[in-house]
Amino acid sequence: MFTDTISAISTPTGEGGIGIVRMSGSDAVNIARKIFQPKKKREWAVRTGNRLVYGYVFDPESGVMIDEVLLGYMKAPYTYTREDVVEINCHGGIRPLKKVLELTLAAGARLAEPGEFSKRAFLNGRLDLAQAESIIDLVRSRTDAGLCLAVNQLSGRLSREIALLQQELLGLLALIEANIDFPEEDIEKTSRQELLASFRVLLKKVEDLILGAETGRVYREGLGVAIIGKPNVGKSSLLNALLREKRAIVTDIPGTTRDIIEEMLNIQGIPLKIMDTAGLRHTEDVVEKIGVEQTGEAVGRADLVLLVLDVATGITDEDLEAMELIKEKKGIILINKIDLNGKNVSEDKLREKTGGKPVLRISVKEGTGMEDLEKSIVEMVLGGKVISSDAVLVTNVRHKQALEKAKRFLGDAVEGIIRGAPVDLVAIDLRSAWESFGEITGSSVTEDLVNRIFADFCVGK
Ligand SMILES: Nc1nc2c(ncn2[C@@H]2O[C@H](COP(=O)(O)OP(=O)(O)OP(=O)(O)O)[C@@H](O)[C@H]2O)c(=O)[nH]1
Ligand SMILES: [Mg+2]
Repeated sequence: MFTDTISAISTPTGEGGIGIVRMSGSDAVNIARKIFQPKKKREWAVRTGNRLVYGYVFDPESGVMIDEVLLGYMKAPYTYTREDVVEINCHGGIRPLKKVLELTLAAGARLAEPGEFSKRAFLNGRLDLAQAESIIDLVRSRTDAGLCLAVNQLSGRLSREIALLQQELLGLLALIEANIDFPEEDIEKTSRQELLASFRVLLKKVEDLILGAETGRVYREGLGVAIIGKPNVGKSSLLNALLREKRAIVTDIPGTTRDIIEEMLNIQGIPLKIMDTAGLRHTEDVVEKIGVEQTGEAVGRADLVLLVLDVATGITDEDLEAMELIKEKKGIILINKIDLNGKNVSEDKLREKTGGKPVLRISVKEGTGMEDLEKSIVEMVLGGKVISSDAVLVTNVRHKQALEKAKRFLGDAVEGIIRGAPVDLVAIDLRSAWESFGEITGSSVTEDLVNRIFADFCVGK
């Protein structure tokens, strides 16, 4: 399918134990031969199969030795790309790797584009699109749960699920074709009822997959959590407590935090992108004002907002404004500093004022209520659901959109049957649904989309 041989550094740049230059294509071995000298000559009979050969890379022009390496040769079609693959395991450093890469290019390889190895794997039928996409998720996963979902998808779980749905659709289409060919009245009638029932079953399956997608997205991308509140209520203290490190500056001076501080945190396997923000108040201080504006933006970006209040001050106008700001958001209200003798703050009133958001009493200083807070966060995200390792969860926005499209077409098909539309029209909706499923696995996608997806990968993957 491809005539050229590609080459790239497949390990991250920097210092490491080893670094790998990878080539894929029919010329990979010939190129390797030009720049590689095995320690034992007879071991270089690499054409015979998968081998790891010890030796040296040298510059063929000057004869200068570049690095001591292990050269791995994997023979098509049993490779990642289904082409011949050569991996040169060099010492992990920027210079040796760059030099070896340059030598492969000078010897006839072409520099690989981002994701080109995986793209070849896809185009050569080694992986479908959903599997290829799971590779990015796997590389970027931040929690065990995220990793588990990515590996599931890589192994083809989602793809099989989609293939089953497509098969069911094909079965229904066959039934309809039969109907069109033998349009006797009574067959028509019973079949319509059967069709309707089958469509609804299918529709339900698609809806369930879409429902799981929100949870899937959180596991993949992390949940954006903004800590907000007026100055000095203990927002930065809370961030530090959740992170279990002194990340943000804490002082008793109101207006300490002025920039957004963003950190990753893992709560019961859920990755959180947690943001500490500048305290909300009206101020003439130019720097602080910008900070307050950024807090508003952070609230916009957040999936969940933690609004911190202070028993020592009680509820003030600033607090009421903050509640207004998060009216439309998922949130948890935290009454902090309960170790102090504070004002009487009624939880019921707060719930009422915030549209029923959960209210917790905590003391960041003494660590009171922190476990309940973590529990509440998990509860808000998953609604009490815990993912099991065999769950098929859609984690990818693109997949979710394709499912929503399929859902619309199936909905139209259901409507069509109910309205008594001719079955051959209904069949068109089913075919469209089938194609929407195909967008997930890549059986019906445009070249443009494929290019865009793989451009997201890193070079060498
Ligand atoms: N007694 C008591 N003091 C607390 C508690 N949590 C935070 N504080 C104190 O409250 C003060 C302000 O804490 P910060 O975490 O800096 O508050 P902040 O909301 O980030 O303040 P700004 O960044 O200025 O908006 C510090 O002196 C903290 O030690 C608590 O639970 N109890
Ligand atoms: Mg602060």
